Amino acid sequence: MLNTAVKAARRAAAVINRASFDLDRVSVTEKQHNDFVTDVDQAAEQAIIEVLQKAYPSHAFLCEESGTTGNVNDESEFVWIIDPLDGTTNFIHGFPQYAVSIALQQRGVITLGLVYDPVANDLFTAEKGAGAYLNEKRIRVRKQDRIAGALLATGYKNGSPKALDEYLKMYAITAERSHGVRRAGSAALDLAYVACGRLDGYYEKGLQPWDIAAGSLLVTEAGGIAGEFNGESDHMTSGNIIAAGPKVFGQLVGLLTEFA
Ligand code: LIP
Repeated sequence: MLNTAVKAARRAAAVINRASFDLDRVSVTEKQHNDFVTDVDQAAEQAIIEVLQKAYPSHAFLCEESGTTGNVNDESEFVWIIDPLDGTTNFIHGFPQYAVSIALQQRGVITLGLVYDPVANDLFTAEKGAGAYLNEKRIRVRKQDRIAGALLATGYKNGSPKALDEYLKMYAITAERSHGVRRAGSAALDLAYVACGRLDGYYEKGLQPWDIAAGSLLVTEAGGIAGEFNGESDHMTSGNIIAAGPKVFGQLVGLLTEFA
């Protein structure tokens, strides 16, 4: 299944890379304020579904653009959770920080995760109980004991004035206590970077299952923790996530639990 998912991701990447050479021809639609979809997101998603559906006709799908196909719930045997182009706003502007994210959920548990950066040709993969890999090399979260020495990341989905106020408060609390907080615009890549130690921690609120499903498994299979702002493990349901190595995770929960 991992090989088939990789094949699907590479198909989507071919669509994305081809379009990235001529961004003026990309048709952009605003789903809601500052939340965009392009014909490239849709074509990449169709390319992924085509490969997976051909190999597994009975499987179900939960996708950012085309929604659900088949029976999608915690009893479902196989559900593919797909974000064909995570970081769409970056893609539209030619800012090279976006990725294909594919996860497999079996009876409510994420068992396979893949994040593919088509610009850097970085393939992050993980299978439950079998570790996490970058371009087939085993990866681990960075050993970082103190948030004071950590490089963090976050994100913000344009929302209400209350959401912005909250985001700015969290940013201030974390920025002044760490080496810095990056906001690069792709949750899937932020989580993959935590898994391989390029970042020591990441937090964001208001995300969708397809933004974080694959990345969360990468982090946990790399020895990190992914959870809710209160430390519980229902981040996939709430869409609020903290992900980091064990020590920094605990410290971030301490700082951010009031925003849960
Ligand atoms: C994006 C996330 C990012 C978040 C953006 C957006 P999309 O996903 O990856 O972390 O800050 O608001 O949700 O919409 O590009 O798939």
